[in-house]
Amino acid sequence: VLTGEDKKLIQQTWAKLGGADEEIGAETLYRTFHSYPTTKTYFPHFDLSQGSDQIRGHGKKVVAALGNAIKNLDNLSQALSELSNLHAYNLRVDPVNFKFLSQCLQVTLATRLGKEYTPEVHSAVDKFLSAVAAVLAEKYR
Ligand code: HNI
Repeated sequence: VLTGEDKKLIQQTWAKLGGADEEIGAETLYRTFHSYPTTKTYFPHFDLSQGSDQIRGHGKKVVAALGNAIKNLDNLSQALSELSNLHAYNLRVDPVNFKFLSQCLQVTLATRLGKEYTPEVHSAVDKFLSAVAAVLAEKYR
């Protein structure tokens, strides 16, 4: 469960990233495809080379969706409901993959924020991404 303090840290951390959605998303995806190559099977129609237009475009969408979720921390299920349908029914993404992407996003944030990515921020972001993954996977039940 996200505490009030977690929510504050998540919102402050996101504000620091200042609209670098595309860079952060592209780096996260590139790390995901490399560290967990099975994730690539969901993107046979993409050019997966580093910095490709498709990786950049898709990375931007994913990070923007997370930014929207951050504006709705008290209402994640509703905020992510359409994406949950999409990932469960249309894309059929195995939920384990959400953990892989979360992990790679955290590495990306840590490399950007350095010392500002404190253990408290790490913990809050980890809880947030777990909550997002739970919503994205809830329709599989
Ligand atoms: Ni995901 C499409 C958000 C995890 C595979 N995904 C999207 C879109 C958003 C999005 C936004 C674009 C929807 C649209 O165009 O209407 N994805 C998210 C978020 C997470 C996530 C917020 C987790 C934090 N997606 C994953 C994971 C995989 C995944 C872990 C598989 C490894 N997503 C896809 C695929 C598409 C997709 C595949 C369609 C891409 C395309 O454009 O063809």
